[in-house]
Amino acid sequence: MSRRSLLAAAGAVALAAGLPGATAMAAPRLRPGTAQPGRSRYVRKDVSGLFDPETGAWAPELYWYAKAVGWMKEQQQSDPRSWRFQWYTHGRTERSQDDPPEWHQCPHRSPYFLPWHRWYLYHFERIVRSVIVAELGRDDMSDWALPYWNYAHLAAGGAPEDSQEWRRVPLPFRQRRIRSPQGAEEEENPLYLPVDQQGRCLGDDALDFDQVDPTAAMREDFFWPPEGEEGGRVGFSRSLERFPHGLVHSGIGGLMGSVPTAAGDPVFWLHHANVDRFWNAWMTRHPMPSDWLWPETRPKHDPDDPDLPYMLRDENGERHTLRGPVFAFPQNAYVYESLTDGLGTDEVPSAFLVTGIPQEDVSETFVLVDETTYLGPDPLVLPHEGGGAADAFATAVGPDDRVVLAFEGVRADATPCAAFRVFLGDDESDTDPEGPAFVGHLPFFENVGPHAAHSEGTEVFFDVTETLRQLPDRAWDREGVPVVRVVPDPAAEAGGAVEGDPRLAWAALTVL
Ligand SMILES: [Cu+2]
Repeated sequence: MSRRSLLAAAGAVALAAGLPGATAMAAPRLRPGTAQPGRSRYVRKDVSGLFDPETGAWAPELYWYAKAVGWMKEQQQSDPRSWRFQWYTHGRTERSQDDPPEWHQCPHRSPYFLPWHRWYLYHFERIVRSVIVAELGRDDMSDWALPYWNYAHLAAGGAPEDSQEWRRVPLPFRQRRIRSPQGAEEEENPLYLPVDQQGRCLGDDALDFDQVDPTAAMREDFFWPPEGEEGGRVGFSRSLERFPHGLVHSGIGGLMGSVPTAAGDPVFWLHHANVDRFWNAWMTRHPMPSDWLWPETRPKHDPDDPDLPYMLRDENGERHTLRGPVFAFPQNAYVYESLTDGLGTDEVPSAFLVTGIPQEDVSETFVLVDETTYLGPDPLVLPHEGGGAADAFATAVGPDDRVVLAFEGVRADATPCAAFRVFLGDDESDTDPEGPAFVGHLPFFENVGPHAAHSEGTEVFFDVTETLRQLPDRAWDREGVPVVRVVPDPAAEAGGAVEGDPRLAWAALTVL
């Protein structure tokens, strides 16, 4: 059975179980460790089906989402139902002693990334629904659910060029005025953000397919790497968090481009609904760890901060502390319209993320750069700086050796508004992310902004053994150390400048 038909089979089951209108509204029961949220009257729909580019009409789901966001933006930030309270629960640029204990929680680069965001979206969705029904008086919208942005959708035939529309920020988030379900222009649109650093970098452009492609994460076999095992695959959660989760954040840029500001963009919630959907789809085929518990205290930003658990507020202002089993999900809370569409391709890149370099296994390290190096509009070509014996590298393509390409100190002062793709080999004409020389992207999401500028930056490790084996002879003679290229996307190259001073501090190829 091919992977695609396997996914289709899993999705058929999910859809049959997920038909709307099946159950009554009740507080969700918790059922630990199950992949499917079961039945629900709340169906999270693909946003591409909720507006009509021809007539300009928005479906009621989007229309009332916009109205609710407008209402929430008018509330005091101390009100849990306000836009700012919800945004700052994820993160905020400034921090103060008087901030509610719910603010600044977002667990990135952590095993709680997916489950925390699931509960965060769940409570946000309840709040928006309650605002629509109770504050805006729409009893007929009592089944409202958060739409998802299905950016990795591929049209029949599978050519990414035919699906560009799905990779643009959905049209209703780019229009200055609300459109009614009849297509009439109304008041200013609370979903709209301008094209700048406080809005979105992306504008009307489409992301490239490799920026949204979940394939690499979806083919991971386990959720989280086993403890104490350095150098293995990173697993589903960490892989998905980097690519495409973080890439979509930085690809949109502006508010979405850094952790403290991301949830201020109304499209944030549709992006995370899609990330959550990827997780549900992955869980139809993989078990979850069964014995994880929420920690008593979440990570602190400052050693003087009080001990606080993860906690969220609901539509009644009631506080919910996340405790007990981590993978006990809200049941009957929502289902996705599809668990098969836009989940990746059969084209799996040959490089994959690993957790680090197991020092005891290192046979040789070839340093490519060991000083802060800025990434500009031109490709950065990293030749070997000498040190290790280059002929030792030839063993790397032998059957028993592995090669890890590592970057450290990756960071920027602001969202670069550009993607940086990593390639192997000195064929500079090969900048095709579908081609054999492609390794992956440098991440710029959790490592941008003033805070990141004073940190060590991010490290990222790619196992490139297979990429090297498949590299064409003209790109690498199989003797010397191969060239590593960091290539900004063509738009940045054409613009002649890159914002935010993206940089890296160290890069090396290590033979294990
Ligand atoms: Cu995010």
